[in-house]
Amino acid sequence: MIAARLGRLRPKGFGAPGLLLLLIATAFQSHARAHIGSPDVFVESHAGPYRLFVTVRPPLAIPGVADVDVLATSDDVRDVRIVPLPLTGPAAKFAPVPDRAQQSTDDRRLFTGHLWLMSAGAWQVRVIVSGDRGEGTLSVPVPTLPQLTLAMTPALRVVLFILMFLLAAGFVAIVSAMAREAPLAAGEALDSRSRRRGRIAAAIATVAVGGIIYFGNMWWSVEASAYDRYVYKPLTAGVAVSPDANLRLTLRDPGWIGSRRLDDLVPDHGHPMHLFVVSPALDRLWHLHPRETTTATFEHRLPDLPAGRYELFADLVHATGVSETVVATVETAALQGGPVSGDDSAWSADATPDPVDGARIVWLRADSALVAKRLTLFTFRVEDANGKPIEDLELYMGMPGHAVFFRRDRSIFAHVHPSGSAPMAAMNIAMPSATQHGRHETASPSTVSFPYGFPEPGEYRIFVQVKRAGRVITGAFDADVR
Ligand SMILES: [Cu+2]
Repeated sequence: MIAARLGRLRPKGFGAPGLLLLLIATAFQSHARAHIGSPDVFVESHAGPYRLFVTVRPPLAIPGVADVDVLATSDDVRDVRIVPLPLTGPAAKFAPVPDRAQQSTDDRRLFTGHLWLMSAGAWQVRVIVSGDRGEGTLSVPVPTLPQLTLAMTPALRVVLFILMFLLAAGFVAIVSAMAREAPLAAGEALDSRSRRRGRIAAAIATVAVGGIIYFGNMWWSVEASAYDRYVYKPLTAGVAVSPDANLRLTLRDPGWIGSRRLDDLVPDHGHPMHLFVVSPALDRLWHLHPRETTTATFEHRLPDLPAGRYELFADLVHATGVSETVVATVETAALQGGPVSGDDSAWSADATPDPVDGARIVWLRADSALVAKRLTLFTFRVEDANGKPIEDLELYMGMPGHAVFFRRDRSIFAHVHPSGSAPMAAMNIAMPSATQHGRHETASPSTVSFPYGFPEPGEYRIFVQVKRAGRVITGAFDADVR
């Protein structure tokens, strides 16, 4: 997995230069993608009457093969077919013939399949389920962001080089032998003239072979560098914080595929940007919603912030359905911003449980150890100060809850909802007629659950946010993943 890479120091600021003495805001540019280091898509939703958990693992290089797991929650699913198609455009309307997913022999509710994804950008995997209760369809948005150029293994390099050498030497030997001996009659001995003819032919053949190899290598390099441009290059952000606590994020496109634009950002559960600000120790968290003041420029008045270094993770969704997370770092003096308001929320390690009435979130953790790359349902219960389940949870930005998974080193970040890790805005593009994305089925009204799988082993911190009585409650949970 590619670690979030902090780029070069880029001091920025706005306001009078004198004010900058009061505060130095520096921004590091960084590397990002849809979530960070967590490309797999987990979705819990319905295909007609069937409730499904769908996992799509997109390939690292495109074109490439995506692995698809469909787990039904009932035993009456007989057949699952899957097909990839672009998320938008005319090709999204005409699906090719779907492939049949293989039913697992160990677990009859699990179906797996493999699909070719042919280009970078916004795709969807359509899942067609049939069973005792009829047929149903579910579309899962899958952004394909080529992460790398696949390199040749050293062993393959050696083998191919030897084969190339043998082929070239063989060609030269054959041409030389032809020139030397073909004109001779049967039984005639070689003379110095025919030997010279052979040597001249060998020299010409060597030059020709050398030329073919040289131009072939050139052609290969051009192809490889063309693909390099195709490898995903995340948006970067310039960050500036003014002394009156105004945060300004300026997005920049380092150039990637032509269909990525900066003027096509769409709201995802009501906001064009979901910004998570954390301290490096993950003992402070702010979930903020900057507004887009001009194209690709976002501003927000920060809440009170102690001096220090903070990391910013900003979730965006394009009209194409591709989602990206932009990462930046800011170092600031203490800020007097004011209280959080609206959909914003703040959490600090020394302020749990809820300061008003003692409500808190409890992780209903299974006994089994957490394992990387496995779909896991993370279920949390909200309790009052006496440990009694709280049943009057409200929707927080249209969602029963929001969860953010951070690896402790912040190289992995994922923003997940009860419906999964695909952004709501992309789900709505994939299934415009479906209205049940916010709906989820849990054991009781006091619980909220999130389907997700850790991409890598490591130490993680999970933040869970729910809303009740107009207030956001945040819980933080540590997870050790093998
Ligand atoms: Cu959310």
